Amino acid sequence: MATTVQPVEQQNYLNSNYGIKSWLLTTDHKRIGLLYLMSITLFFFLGGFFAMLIRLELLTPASDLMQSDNYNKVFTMHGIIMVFLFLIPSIPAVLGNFLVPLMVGAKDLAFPKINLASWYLFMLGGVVALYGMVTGGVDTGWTFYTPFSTTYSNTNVVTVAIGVFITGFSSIFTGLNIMVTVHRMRAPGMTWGRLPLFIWSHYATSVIMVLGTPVIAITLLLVALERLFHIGIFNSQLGGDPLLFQHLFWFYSHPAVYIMILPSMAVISEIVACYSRKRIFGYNFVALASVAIAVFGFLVWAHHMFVAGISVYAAMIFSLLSFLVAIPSAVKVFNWTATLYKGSVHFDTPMLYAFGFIGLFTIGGLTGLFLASIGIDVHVHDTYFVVAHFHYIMVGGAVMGYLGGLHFWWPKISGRLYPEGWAKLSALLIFVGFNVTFFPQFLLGYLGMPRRYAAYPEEFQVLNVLSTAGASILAVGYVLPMIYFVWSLRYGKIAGPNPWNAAGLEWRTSSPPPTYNFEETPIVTWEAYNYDEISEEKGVEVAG
Ligand code: HEM
Ligand SMILES: [Cu+2]
Repeated sequence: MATTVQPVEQQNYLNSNYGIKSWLLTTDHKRIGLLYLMSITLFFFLGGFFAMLIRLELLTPASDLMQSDNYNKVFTMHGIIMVFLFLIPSIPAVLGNFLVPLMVGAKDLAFPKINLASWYLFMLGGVVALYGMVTGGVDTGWTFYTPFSTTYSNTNVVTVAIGVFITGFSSIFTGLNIMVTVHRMRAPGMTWGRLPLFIWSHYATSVIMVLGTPVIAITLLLVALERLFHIGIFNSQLGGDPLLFQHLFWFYSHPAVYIMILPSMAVISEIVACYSRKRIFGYNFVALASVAIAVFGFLVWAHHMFVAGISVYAAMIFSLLSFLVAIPSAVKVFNWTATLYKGSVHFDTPMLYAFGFIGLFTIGGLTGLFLASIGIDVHVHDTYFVVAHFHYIMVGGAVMGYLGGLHFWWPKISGRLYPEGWAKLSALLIFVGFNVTFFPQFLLGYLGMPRRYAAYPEEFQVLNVLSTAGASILAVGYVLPMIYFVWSLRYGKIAGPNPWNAAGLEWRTSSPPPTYNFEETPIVTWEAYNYDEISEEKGVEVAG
């Protein structure tokens, strides 16, 4: 890689065709991944803007920046955008789209046109939801709880619910596409036991997307129908049951947490193996843990309803089952850590994100066990303790994995290297900013500060100021990668096919890959993560 001579530009998926039409009508999974990348980046910064408004309001005890009704809309829109328009599609639709065919040695996903349709549906749903937000907004919280959402709220519930309903189809299509690709499109020799753990995790995620998403879609449609036609599904005066909504909502939305975290775990397995130069410890256990998480994830939904008036016996069962789901997650954390042991560990940027993920996800997961214990949940339900807990999972876990993955595969996506120094700096800012923002919220919640209020007693101010200060650091950390990634597209060093000397089929084709991924269909004769056969030196071709 010492040469300064620019190689002759090879044909690849980026330069094979120019013009806006070649992008908007593309069926290349790599280009569709990039369309998703641009869309969700936009949504991330929009959701971030609302987060900033929340933190600014909470800088002082009084509700001075906005009144309660506007505050309700702001945290609702923050939540809806971050969950449905950013985090759910983030890794599966961007990195999954880009990498699943490359990793299994296929030319594309199984249904390229459905893949394109899924992006259009996502954008349509996003635009409908945004339209609802700019023409008056919605104030139900991202959870749309009845009877408030069906009977009392006078905001744009129907429009936003329909927007989310539409994005659901894009999620189902992506899941379906990934599942069929893994079943049908694997290269010769790529047996199930040789699949990268990235693929196992995406497979498990896809199962949840396909089985869970229809439930939330129908539930939101029922909310809309009840608002419009006053049918008695959730309204007790019409013979409905408001608690039914919570059951249906969490039947999807708890597994949805795994739609967010499993793909991140997928990324972490690849990074940990590469920068420890070792096969992932206990491959089979990690692969099966993904499937176990997907299955158990469907059995724990009522842990969100301990104080909603369900029977104590039901609550006990759901508490127990919630503890069970922690086991496969712990198996993964243990196995990553065991992979590091006696590995030749390198502290490149993606690895910093992986360390960040492991630490923060562990805190998020352990506090989840606190919440699964009924006695503690009754005390901290709907307080900032919960807000801290889910941000440790969703931001400390999922977003860290997403950014780690974006760095790890950026040379493959763009053909260029990002500036390592800046990347390390931003990883550090994100880690520090994240903890300063969200750790105080555990304390605030434990001390009794409820979530979703614009005003609070003065004794909570110090911790809130700390949290807002942390959020400013975090914001800088998030903006930096945007700048240097774009910068690297033009000025970054040429990456070459395999700059990290990583195992995995995606590194055996040029960067950026050609339109159909491989010059010849690869034939796989080795196990995943065969790092003992790969040279240590960076930039050297992978040994056959
Ligand atoms: C970038 C820094 C972020 C900050 C400073 C922040 C701040 C907050 C705060 C203060 C709340 C509580 C609102 C309330 O209930 O009173 C909140 C709620 C929430 N946040 Fe964030 N957030 C950030 C990023 C994210 C990200 C990246 C996600 C998801 C990917 C996310 C998802 C949520 C969700 C789902 C809620 C619940 C909204 C509701 O109660 O309806 N946040 N956030
Ligand atoms: Cu849950």
